[in-house]
Amino acid sequence: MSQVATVESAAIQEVQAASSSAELRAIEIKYLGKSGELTTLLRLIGTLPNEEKPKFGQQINEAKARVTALIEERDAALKGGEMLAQFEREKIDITLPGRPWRIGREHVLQLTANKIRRVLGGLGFRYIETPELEHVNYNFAALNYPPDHPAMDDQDTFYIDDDTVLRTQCTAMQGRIFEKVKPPLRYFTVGRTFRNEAVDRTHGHTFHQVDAVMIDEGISMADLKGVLELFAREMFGENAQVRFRPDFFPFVEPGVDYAISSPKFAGGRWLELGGAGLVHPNILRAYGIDEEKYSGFAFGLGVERIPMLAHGVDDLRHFLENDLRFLDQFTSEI
Ligand code: FA5
Repeated sequence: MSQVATVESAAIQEVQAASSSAELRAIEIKYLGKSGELTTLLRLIGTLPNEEKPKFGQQINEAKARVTALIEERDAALKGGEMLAQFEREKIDITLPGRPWRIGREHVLQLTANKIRRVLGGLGFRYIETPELEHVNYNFAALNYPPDHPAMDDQDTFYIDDDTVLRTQCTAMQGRIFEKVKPPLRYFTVGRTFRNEAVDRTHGHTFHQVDAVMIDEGISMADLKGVLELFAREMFGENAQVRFRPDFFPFVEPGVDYAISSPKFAGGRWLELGGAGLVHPNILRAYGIDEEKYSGFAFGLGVERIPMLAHGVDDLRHFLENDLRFLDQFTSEI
C-alpha cells in the first residue's frame, strides 16, 4: 500500500471512531492541518522523479478530499446527537405554573398624601412644591422669627451651611409664594421635613408635613375652623371633630394647635395633628399685602399622624424602614 493510502486509512479509522465533535476537530488538525500528516506528505514530492510528481500530488489531494468529506459527514452526525443531549439537559417543563410578578404599590405615606391632595385640591387649594434644601431665610426670618429667637430652638435644625438648612417645616413655602403671587390666593404643599430630634415612637428626624395658606378678603378664624373641620371629616369620617387650643408660632396671630377626635380612633380620643392660625400682620406687611383689605389663615400638620391613628401604627419609624411585611398591609387610601 502506498504511503498516502496508509495515512488515509489511518485517518478514516480515527474519524469513524471519534465519539465527539471536539475529538473530531483534533483528528482534522492531526491529518489535514497545516502540519497535518496528509498535508506534509506533499513535501515528499521533491524526492520523486518528475513524471511521478503529478500523480502523487493528485493522490494526496484526492485522499484529502475523501477524508474531508468523511469528517463533515461524521461531524454533522455527532453535532446532531450533542444538540439533542443539550436540549434534553436544558429541557424546561412549560406546564409548570409561572412565578407571579411582584407588582409594586404606593407607599402608605404616598397613599395618605394622595388623599390629602385630593381633599385640599377639592377645597380650591393649589398644590405647590418648594425645596427641601431651603434657604434659612424662608425657613425662619421670612416667617417672622426674630434673629436668634428662642422659638427657633423648638425646631432643632440641620444646617448645611450658614445660609442653607434642611427645612424644618413646610411653612417655609410661604415666602416663596408671597414673593410671586398676589392675593387672593390658596396654596398647599405636602413634603418632607427634617429636624435634629431625638428619635422616638412619635418623632422622626425625617418626617412629612402638609402646609396650607389662604389669603383673601375678610378671612377669619371661622374660615380656618371650617376648612379644618371639612378636612378632618374627609380624612377621618363624618363624625370627626376639631378642637383648637391656644399655641404660639411666630408666623401666626392668634396661633392654635388643633386636635382631631373621631369615633374611629381610640373611641374618640383627641389626636393632636398640627398648628394653625391667622397669618401674622408682620408677614402681610413684609410682602406688601394690604392688611386693611386682606387677611389669611395657615395651617400645618404631620402626615405620619394620619395613618398612625387610622391604622393603629404605634411607631412612626416603621414607615421608613422598608419592611415589606409592614408596608404590604396598606393597599388603599387611609
Ligand atoms: C409646625 O411645624 C408649624 N409649621 C405648623 C404651623 C403651620 C403652625 C402653619 C401655624 C401655621 P409643629 O412643630 O408643631 O408646627 O409641627 C407640626 C406637626 O408636625 C406636629 O403636630 C406633628 O404632627 C408633626 N411633627 C412635628 N415634629 C415631628 C417629628 N419630629 N416627627 C414626626 N412628626 C412631627
